[in-house]
Amino acid sequence: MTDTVTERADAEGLRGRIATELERTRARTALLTEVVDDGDLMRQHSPLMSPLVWDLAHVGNQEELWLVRDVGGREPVRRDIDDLYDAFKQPRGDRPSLPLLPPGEARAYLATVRDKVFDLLDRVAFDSGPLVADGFAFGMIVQHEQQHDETMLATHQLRSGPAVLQAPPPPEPAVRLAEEVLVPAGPFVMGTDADPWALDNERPAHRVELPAYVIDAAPVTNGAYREFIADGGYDEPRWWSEPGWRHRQQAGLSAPLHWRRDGDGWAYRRFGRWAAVRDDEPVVHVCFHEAQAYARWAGKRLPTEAEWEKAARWDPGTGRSRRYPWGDDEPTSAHANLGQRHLWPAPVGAYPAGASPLGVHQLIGDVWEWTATGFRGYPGFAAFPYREYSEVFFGDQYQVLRGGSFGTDRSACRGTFRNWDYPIRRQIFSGFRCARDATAEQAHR
Ligand code: AVJ
Ligand code: FE
Repeated sequence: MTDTVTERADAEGLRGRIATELERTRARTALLTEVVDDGDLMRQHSPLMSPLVWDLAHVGNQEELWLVRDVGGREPVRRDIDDLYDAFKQPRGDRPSLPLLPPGEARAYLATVRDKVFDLLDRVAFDSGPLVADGFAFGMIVQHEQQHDETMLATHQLRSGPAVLQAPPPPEPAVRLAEEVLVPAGPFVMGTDADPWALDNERPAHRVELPAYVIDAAPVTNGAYREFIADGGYDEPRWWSEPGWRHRQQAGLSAPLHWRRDGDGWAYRRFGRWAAVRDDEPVVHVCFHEAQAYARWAGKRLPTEAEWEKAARWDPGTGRSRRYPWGDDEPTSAHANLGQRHLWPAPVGAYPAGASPLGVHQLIGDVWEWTATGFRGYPGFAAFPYREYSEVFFGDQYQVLRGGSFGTDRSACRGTFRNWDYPIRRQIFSGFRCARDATAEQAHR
């Protein structure tokens, strides 16, 4: 084949993949917004969250702004609603009192925008600049919608009333894991230049040199976390940082969000159903301060973001950084608990096929993992295509989380993907694993 024929075939393949991703994502948005009635969609279920109908129209508005107007150069569909759905102009707490599009209008708006996007997708040339190279703008919009789908899933977890979401339980453990894994000293490549749909904060690729360290082979489980509670961990200021203890006092923290005492044990409310807390599942709905206090109590610490990523991507055989712990292949249901296929984290040992070469498990999926690192740009960071995705959040007020949760779609999760939130937040599907410095003896093995 000549180059142009190959290029044309590649462009057709890309068009097809984008169309599939757009439709797959919209099906999830539809599911999350069709299982409840209009009143429920308009209601604010928690001051931390938007009404679901705000997320819905916001997803359409971002798609309109970036694809219809920017990439497509078309006339606005609804310029009049831009401010309503601008997350920076409308704090979450105010969103329920805005004159939001009612659910029927919001759905019609999304459908109109989507029609225009499919029309555009038929004609777009993927070589007319960095915004569309490799379909980036479409990938960004797919990821944006998937991120809001996860946010809507967190809203579902906060809503009261009978259960409306359904999913089979995650797989059972298939292997027994080591407690911890030693990662030898040395450099690795953090971040990426090559991943076409990686977002600005994942770039550029850069070399990071790390001393030897030890990282937990799996996220901290409910069973381990229960021991911290039973040992009085919530009442012992020495395990907590100063701001952590202040928050623990003010907020009256005593267990993960959505837990309650149940006889001698604990129960956990997930999407409207109470279930006994299962000891071998990763703990979820803890804030950064709780994670840090647990780690100190356990004689460990949280991994830095670089330590997390080296454990997730570094291939000791080649020295290369992979896309995922298991290699470069897209995640399947055998690799990781992603994409709302299940409604809670899988027990430790349930995903042997997703382990890293060194034997670190469940880095991708199950629970977002708090790291010890504040959210910053990598050396050479350049905002693209807008400062408001990442750059305006850089600084010490946000903590980085890695790896994605059971509610994260595979398009919005990879070894380089960075999430961030305030250290007090725990309505997200957040857990953690611990790390520690290697002993001198381990470091010289
Ligand atoms: C990457 C999850 C922190 O949802 O607040 C959504 C992603 N940015 N719309 C968020 C995002 C703009 C963001 N997080
Ligand atoms: Fe958004």
